[in-house]
Amino acid sequence: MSDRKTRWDIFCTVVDNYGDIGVTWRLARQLVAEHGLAVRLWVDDLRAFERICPQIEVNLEQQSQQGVEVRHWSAEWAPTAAADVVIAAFACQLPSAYMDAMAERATPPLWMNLDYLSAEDWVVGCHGLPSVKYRSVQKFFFFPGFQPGTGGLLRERDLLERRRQFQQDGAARRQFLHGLGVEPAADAQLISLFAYENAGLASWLDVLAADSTPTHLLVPEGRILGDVARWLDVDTLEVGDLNVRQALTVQVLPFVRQDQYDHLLWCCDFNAVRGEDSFVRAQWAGRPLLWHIYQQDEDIHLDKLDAFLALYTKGLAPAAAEAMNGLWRAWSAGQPIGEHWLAARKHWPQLQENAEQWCLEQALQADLATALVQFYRNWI
Ligand code: TRH
Repeated sequence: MSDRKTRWDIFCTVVDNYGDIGVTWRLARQLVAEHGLAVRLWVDDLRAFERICPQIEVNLEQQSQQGVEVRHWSAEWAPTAAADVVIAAFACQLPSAYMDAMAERATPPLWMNLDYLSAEDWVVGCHGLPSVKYRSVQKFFFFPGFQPGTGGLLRERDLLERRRQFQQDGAARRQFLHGLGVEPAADAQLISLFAYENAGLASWLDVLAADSTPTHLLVPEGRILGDVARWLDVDTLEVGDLNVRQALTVQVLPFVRQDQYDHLLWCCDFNAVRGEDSFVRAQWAGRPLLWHIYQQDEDIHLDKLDAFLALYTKGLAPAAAEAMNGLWRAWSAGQPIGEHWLAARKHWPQLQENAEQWCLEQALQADLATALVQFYRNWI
């Protein structure tokens, strides 16, 4: 059977923020662009979608964006034929009429749950296993991951080559930053800051301000701005605001398109990221990073954090690994990180090398979209 004729439906409920739509939109585009598939992306919240893709018309029930058929998944479900492959992102519940449409097909579709990303060992054992059944239709678990035996990570075919070219091209970098109104001093280190509210921020900014190296901190508008404003001792922060405190320049950026955000990550010497998708993109940037993990009930996110750290720091000397562990754990616990930052800075060349090495190592695995297509091929 030719993949070209295969129809895929991806369902996304936006739980909060931008990760759910961020991941599914990236996947949908890649399935179309690199695998020639017909993809419908069903999204319940087009306003969240519009933030990462401003071309989205929020009032349309149906529209085409970059070859993907975007459908508004409204509360009132209009009957539609089920696709050959159905992906429920992050365990979202499909409309019951659609489930019946799946069961009534002459040949049942491949039905998968695209799960959250985790570096924990159990993921390898669970990836690809059958889950529940609805009438004749079997659902399967599909787990992204960092280890062989998982579904891998989303990575466009030419991503690392584009990244390499951009990072070697000083003019392209300057031009991109200029487009955002960013004109860093020649000797300044550039840091991007995308995070949830974090009580540990002030201690980091204290240390950056007192440092002998100038820092230009770029903060896309979002949840951390309140903490930044408090530290700066200003009432509000708006896009474009620029505040200088000793060696630290803090600039608020607009929330940019998803592909532009990659460029921002590629420009920076260090990226603070959060959630799932920005976390992966910062790894592909090949630069040291700091992850603000999404908080889950009963602190289960801490197991995820440690599982990732164990993999990510395995190539580091013990002192550098310890510094990274301390920095990441403190940040995700909302504790002061100033001292941890200084400890990590002592190992900078090693952390830079490890970031690039990790990226190249991860790129040896099949990317997630290819792994999904392969899973389907093996299944038919
Ligand atoms: O926004 P997030 O915190 O999203 C999620 C959701 O909360 C989700 O429910 C949760 O389960 C998950 O985290 C773990 O973080 P994330 O995943 O990094 O998504 C942000 C998206 O926004 C990502 O696709 C990058 C994009 N983005 C832009 O397009 N432009 C920007 O300027 C920035 C800062 C981000």
